[in-house]
Amino acid sequence: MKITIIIPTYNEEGHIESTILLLEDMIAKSPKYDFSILVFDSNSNDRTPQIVKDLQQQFKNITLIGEEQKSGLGSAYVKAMKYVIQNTDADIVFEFDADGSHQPRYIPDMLAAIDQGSDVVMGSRYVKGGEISADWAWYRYAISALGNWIARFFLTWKIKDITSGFRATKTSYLKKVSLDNLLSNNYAYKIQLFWELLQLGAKIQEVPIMFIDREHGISKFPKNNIVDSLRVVITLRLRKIAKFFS
Ligand SMILES: Nc1nc2c(ncn2[C@@H]2O[C@H](COP(=O)(O)OP(=O)(O)OP(=O)(O)O)[C@@H](O)[C@H]2O)c(=O)[nH]1
Ligand SMILES: [Mg+2]
Repeated sequence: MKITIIIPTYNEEGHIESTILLLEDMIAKSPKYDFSILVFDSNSNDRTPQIVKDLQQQFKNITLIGEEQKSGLGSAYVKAMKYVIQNTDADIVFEFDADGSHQPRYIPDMLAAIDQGSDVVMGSRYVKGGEISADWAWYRYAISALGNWIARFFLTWKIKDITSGFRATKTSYLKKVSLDNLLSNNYAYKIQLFWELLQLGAKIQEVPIMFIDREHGISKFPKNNIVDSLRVVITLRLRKIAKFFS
């Protein structure tokens, strides 16, 4: 099975090296799978691209691509997914943040769930066994928990952590999603992608993870994220209602 781990980066010089080294360590211990790492950089103005280039000398499974102008987290992930679909024969893609919040040690558990028949596996903070490190600022926790509750209220109670950013998806399902027409270029793309996959009948499973707060760098969490996410979940629900009556 071929797996591409997508890492979007914007000014992650404080994390990118340790993130990639931890991933390579996990990869070395998982010979059953054929892993590659795709870093998608939005023209960072720190040393992030140079650090990745240096690591490419040591590890041959790293590709670095990017864009001239920062276009948002969702847009970066979608551009990277389209690259994977068009240029590789990967069976699975992972969405994996650069900032240390997602831990590579959960990847084998998530792949085991795929082996057992799931099409999409979400690293979940809110299922039994999942957790968030205690140092996450209370307001970030409150925003995350409330945002997740609202998304579940409008979309489905079946999944506990709809807004998780740590996810493995079969490319056979990703190819069926209209990636060019997502409603948001930012965080809310996660909610819509989840929803589109659910509508396609994908088997979605949650695997418990511990989410760790970033240690370095500045959050790129946009101020308008809450309004943008609300717009997306309401639009998706209204579309579903309209489809029911048409
Ligand atoms: N390529 C690219 N990567 C981005 C962009 N925005 C965010 N990222 C990356 O996406 C990942 C998640 O962004 P974060 O800023 O950590 O967002 P978050 O996890 O919600 O917020 P904090 O961890 O609290 O900062 C990180 O690896 C970022 O570097 C972007 O516009 N382009
Ligand atoms: Mg983060």
